Amino acid sequence: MSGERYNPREMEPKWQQVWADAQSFVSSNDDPREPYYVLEMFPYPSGRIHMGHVRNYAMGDVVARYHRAKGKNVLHPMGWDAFGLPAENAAIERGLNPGVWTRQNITSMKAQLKSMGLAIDWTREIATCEPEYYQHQQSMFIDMLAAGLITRKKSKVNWDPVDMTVLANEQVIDGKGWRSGAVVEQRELTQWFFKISDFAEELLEALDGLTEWPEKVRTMQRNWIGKSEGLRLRFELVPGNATAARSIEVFTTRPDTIFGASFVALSPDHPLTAELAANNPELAEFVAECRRMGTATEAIETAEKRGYRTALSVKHPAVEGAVLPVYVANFVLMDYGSGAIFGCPAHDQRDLDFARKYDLPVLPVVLPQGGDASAFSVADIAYTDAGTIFNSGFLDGLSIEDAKKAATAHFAARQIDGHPQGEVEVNYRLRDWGLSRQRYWGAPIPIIHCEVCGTIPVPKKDLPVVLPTDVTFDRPGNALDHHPTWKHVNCPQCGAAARRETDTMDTFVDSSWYFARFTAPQAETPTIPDVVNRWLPVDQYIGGVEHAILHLLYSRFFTRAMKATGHIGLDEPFKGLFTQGMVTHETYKNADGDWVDPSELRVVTEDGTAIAADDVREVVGMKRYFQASTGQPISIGSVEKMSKSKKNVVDPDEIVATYGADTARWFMLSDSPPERDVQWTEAGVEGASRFQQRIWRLVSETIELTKQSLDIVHVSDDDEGLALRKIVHRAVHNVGADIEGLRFNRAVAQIYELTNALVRSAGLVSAGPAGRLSALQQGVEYLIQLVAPMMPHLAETCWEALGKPGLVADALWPEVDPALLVDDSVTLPIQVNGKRRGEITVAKGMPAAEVEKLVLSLDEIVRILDGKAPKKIVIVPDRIVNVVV
Ligand code: ANZ
Ligand code: ZN
Repeated sequence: MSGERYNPREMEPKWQQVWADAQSFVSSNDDPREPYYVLEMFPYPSGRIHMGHVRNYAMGDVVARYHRAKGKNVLHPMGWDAFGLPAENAAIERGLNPGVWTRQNITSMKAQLKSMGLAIDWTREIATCEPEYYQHQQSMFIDMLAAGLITRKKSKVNWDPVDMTVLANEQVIDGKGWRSGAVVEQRELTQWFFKISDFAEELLEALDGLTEWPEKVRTMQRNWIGKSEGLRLRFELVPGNATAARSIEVFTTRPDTIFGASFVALSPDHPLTAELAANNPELAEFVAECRRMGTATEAIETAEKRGYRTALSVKHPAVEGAVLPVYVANFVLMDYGSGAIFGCPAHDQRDLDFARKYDLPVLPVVLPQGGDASAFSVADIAYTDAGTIFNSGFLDGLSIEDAKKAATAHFAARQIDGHPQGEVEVNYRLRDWGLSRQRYWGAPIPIIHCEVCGTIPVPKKDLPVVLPTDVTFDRPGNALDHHPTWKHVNCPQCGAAARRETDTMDTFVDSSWYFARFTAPQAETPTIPDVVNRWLPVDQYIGGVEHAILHLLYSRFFTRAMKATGHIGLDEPFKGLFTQGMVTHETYKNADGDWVDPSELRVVTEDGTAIAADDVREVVGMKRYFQASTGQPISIGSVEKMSKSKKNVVDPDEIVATYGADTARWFMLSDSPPERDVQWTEAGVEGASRFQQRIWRLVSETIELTKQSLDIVHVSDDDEGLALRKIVHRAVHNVGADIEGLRFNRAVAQIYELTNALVRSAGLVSAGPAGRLSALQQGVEYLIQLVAPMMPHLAETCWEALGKPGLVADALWPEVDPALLVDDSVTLPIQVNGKRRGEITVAKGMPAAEVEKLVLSLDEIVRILDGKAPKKIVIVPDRIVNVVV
């Protein structure tokens, strides 16, 4: 066997079958060992896995296999985030039922994942599109509704007129639908909402406890929740205004700038605006224009600031006798604060743009450190930094913070209309989570609308509300709504003819609790509290940073809502979170600027000789690139995230077929820190593949050496053997620590080093005493165990060849002998006349005389001494060497 190459194509399916037959990765809820739950964000069944999945699952798999080896009861499940728009689009484009399309995709992706050799408990597989899953979501919806965690209200939504659906703000890009590209409109719809905003403070505060989350993600969540502490301030309307209202309330976080106020602005959706627009067509037209802008924050922030001057004026709250004009402005949102603001152009950019456009005063009231009060002015850039308040009456001379306090106290003590003029107020950017989608392919919302009784939850005994399969997609809009019979039901309360809710749930609901369902995927209730509380929180959650905000925030909310309804006993679902980087690849373009597939690339040297793809990097000098089919020259573009549109995708199936899954896994883990992007290169994969063969040769050689020396009984190590054992134990220790710290690339580097050391010592074995062989045998065995989480098929093959019993997948992680970790060498700095000139590594405790001899033989010191003897050498053992010349 020793001369044979390792053949992954043959061995990988073999071991996958062995693991499956042995149920190696099935975890029991009754296992008494310490539980460990590792989870990768479950995939959307688009049809094919991509390299990003390979990277994500390879990481999770290393963690899962490592913790199994550490003797824990590991839960490592997999499922499918199976509802969502693409299935409906496939239905429209290809005439396939969304369910059929989705389940086909699941079948093929599952086969792909299996070919990766992942240590997954497939008995727990769930797909969110199956009634066995979503019936529990419907039942929890009913519980949450009863518990006051869900509400129904009118709200303005982004409406995509082509896809005929409501879009989340994130799905509106530059005012257009993310998929259809149609200009988004605004509509008012009655929708279901999770009252996540009631949890804003709690979700914010609990972030501090998530110490195993990336700081970046916690910051993104903090910003998304967006807590603002400020003042609700009343501006009294000047008498004689054409309205019954007496005052306008604004929300401000900068009451310190009140003396710089030059206008008040209402949201186009403010009730007072509506009142005024009722008999002012010009204003009504302005409001209509604003509505066409969409609700997306981005659209509002980037749009030109525009306003409409109403006939109203208000009294300046701090300057006796002064009045301010009242506008309706397109950048004031109704659903934040009070839907009205005061503008201070000198210190807020939006207000400044607005003031310049409408010729309003710009009065600075914050003077930068060291600024000249008589000369300071603001031109096109608002001054938003620290400074001292000036031009501001009783606030003059205060810092911003002190002025905020003073202004707050001042307005709190005054009354308007029987109310305090100012009241402290905290606002959050976080909005309630609208869960209604006007779509077929989602979990039906279990509600029945009765004209007599109102909105009635479907009785639990009637769950699940199952999606009908006989639907058509021949017209735009919600296929569920078009179904001839599905929505017609009798009211569960009065029996009269009633109508089912035809909206379905946002797919973010599906993914907000799947991690809990995995703990008891066949249970007749959504969870089994004892079981879910034992497994959760997920010890290590791994996924893309694109889910840093919504998915994680919704899951954190949903867990709390499940707790409030008795389905779970904890608040935070994910203890450790890791966000991995993307997989990138070079891009290629032809002369027309079209993207070119890498397989189309032909490379030649300057003199026209063709270069094989594998050798491209080794060939030095000028190279030219051509497109095979057209002969056109090709230019190498930037390195980008793999995407179909840029044609720089590498298909995992092809890689597995050519090199095997282990090679792909190894490369994905080895090349970059896991949180950074990794660039897929042919050379890198080749390197990984060569390393696999190298390990296999080392194992074969060790087996040969063992055969040759069967008659030698074990004797103790010589220095060489002991040194090797130290290297091996250090590597076991370090690889374990690196996997625990998710530093996979460093674990890989350790394994490379260990392999080098073992290959070197294999060469020395035959020449030395038997202790060396035994150290080598143990080292190789341990190496295989270290490799096993990353290249599990290769490891099983080696394990079997070495004659080890059982599966390496079941073997316990090698015990590190602490005595072998003690480093018995020290590095001493060498100073010459007080200046550091080098260092020397010696055995710990080496006597000064011996150190001196070594120091004096160093090239650098010989050069400095230039033939002369040193005046003095002072050696502090194990610390430092001082040479005086
Ligand atoms: C006066 C002022 C002066 C403001 C100044 C800022 C700077 P955050 O921190 O995000 O909470 N604002 C209040 N309600 C608004 C609404 N519904 N739509 C648009 N803008 C609104 O922002 C609070 C600030 O945003 C408030 O403080 C208010 O403008 C504005 F030099 O009041 B400020
Ligand atoms: Zn009824």
